[in-house]
Amino acid sequence: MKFKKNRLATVLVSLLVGVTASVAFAATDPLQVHKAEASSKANHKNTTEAKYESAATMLTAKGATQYVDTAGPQISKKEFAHATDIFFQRCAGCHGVLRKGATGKPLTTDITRKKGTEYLKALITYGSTAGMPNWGTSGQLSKKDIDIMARFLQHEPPVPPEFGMKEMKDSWKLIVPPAKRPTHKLNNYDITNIFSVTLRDDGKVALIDGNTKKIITIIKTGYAVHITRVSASGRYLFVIGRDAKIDMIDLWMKMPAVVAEIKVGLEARSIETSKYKGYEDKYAIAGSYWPPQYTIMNGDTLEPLKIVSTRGMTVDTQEYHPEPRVAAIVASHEHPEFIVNVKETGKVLLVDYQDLDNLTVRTIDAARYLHDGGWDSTHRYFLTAANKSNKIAVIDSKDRKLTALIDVEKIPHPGRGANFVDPKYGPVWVTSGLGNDNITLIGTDPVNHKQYAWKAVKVLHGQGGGALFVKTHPKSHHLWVDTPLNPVEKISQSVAVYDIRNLDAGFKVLPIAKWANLGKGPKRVVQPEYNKAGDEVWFSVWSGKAEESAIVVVDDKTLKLKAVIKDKRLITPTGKFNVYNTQEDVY
Ligand code: DHE
Repeated sequence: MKFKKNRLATVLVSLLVGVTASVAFAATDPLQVHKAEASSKANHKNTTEAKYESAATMLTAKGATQYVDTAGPQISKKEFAHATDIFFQRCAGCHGVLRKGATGKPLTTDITRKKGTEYLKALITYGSTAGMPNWGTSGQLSKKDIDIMARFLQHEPPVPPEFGMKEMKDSWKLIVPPAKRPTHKLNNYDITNIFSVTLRDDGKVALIDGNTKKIITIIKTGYAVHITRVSASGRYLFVIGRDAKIDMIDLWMKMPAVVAEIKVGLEARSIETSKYKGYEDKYAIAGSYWPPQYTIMNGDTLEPLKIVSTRGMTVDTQEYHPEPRVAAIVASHEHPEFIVNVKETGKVLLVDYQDLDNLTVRTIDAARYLHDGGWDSTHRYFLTAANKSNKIAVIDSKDRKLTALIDVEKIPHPGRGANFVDPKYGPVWVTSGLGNDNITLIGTDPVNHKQYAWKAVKVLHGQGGGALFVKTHPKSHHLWVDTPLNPVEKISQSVAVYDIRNLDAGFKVLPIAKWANLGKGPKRVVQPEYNKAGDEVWFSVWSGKAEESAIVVVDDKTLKLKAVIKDKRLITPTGKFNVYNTQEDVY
């Protein structure tokens, strides 16, 4: 299908086009939807998150069950399968695969049949201020497709297949068994300062030598690769793609390469490895979006050992949710546990990996929808964004309980966050926001700064909304805030930097994309990442698959350009993961 070929373009187009209709689901007259469109062009500031979430899933109609029933309007089998593909790739990210609703509204048949075909057609064509993209007027869906979609939505949702032990074992490849791997490092790289760079739309990672800034190798991984995490020893990289494929890379080989691979589902985002004393490199865990489950694997072979479903009741309304996706996962340093965010139910699971046959899971009620997060500077407290509730949940990994639910401004998106010591508030952890320019500081020291602990103590104002990642380093006095999803080019192509010794002085703007000196393209500046020494910050300048992208390295002390890494193989670079900082949770 045409749109499969250029996912980035699709996402970016939908990020850039204004959402043009002002009517949410309440209005039922399609004409009203149409009329309201004109008057609401400016009122779409807070739709960035929905656009961001609506990235294509990896699911297809193949293997999905199909329920065409007589209660819905007429639709042929061919149309149904076509609509299923469109829905999985364009709509499921927001509305959920089973249409129970996530960032987007629920689209279950009790709702859609009442709305009817004409209403649904208008909504899909013009979008809404609630975040629904204008698929028709932006030219991304044809009139014919919109008509099919409007009828499709009035039938029961197709269900993609499950993915259990058999499917995992079938996909598992132990390319180099542990006994055949090097017994010591065979290369001369300083592996602690290697960066694993996500080449998002090329399904690869680039390993770049942080010292020489040269590409060591490019490794084929899962489709639309998402993140890299590092084993406790720092020897292995674990890379996960949106298609739930995991690649395990051995950095001790003469030329680092994949030693094991597996698929843990059809759609996934998170991977982590055991870090508790005595369990270093023993286990890996991956969370899937579809099927909703997490899988514990052998840490040096990726052999799947245990699969656990996350289906269950939501934290607040206590209703059954059939599709609670697994978001961020961190490895506890206090207990032999993984800390697992379950998005749609709003629960944090403490998964004790000491006895996989008698698995103990402690469930902490937090808030919906849990997404990303990271440690405070002591690595005791895990702070994580509940982005639909506009809260940061604080999990005490030592006492194994919820410490606080902190209200923050709209749609927190911290990445792993940033830790520094504020002259007044003491140790703080920082999150930026998707929905506005707020950068929120949260006090994290309940011992020496008790009055500020677990409170939003200060809010800075950055360049604008659409911020995804903040970053600092214990050796730096700078706080970096990107804004890759801001609709204003000048903002999405630059980065804001604060001096943490004097936050009230405001921020400087560095024109990172301009420094990269590239041709045409969106050139979004995304995800600051420090080198091991903490004296350089690396940024991706992210353009489309057919356009040139780059990595820009800034001297953290002088804030001057230090290097631009360009190479035709650097296709759509986004996340960058410095081995040492990722291994040691330094941020
Ligand atoms: Fe991510 C982390 C999910 C879109 C770049 N992303 C995460 C995590 C989750 C997640 C759950 C935390 C993993 C962990 O810590 O274990 N991301 C999602 C989505 O569901 C979403 C919104 C839409 C989608 O369909 O994927 C999404 N993410 C994006 C992007 O469009 C980004 C900007 C570019 C890209 O490469 O796809 C992007 N996500 C990242 C990065 C991290 C990440 C760079 C790791 C940040 C870090 O510092 O740890």
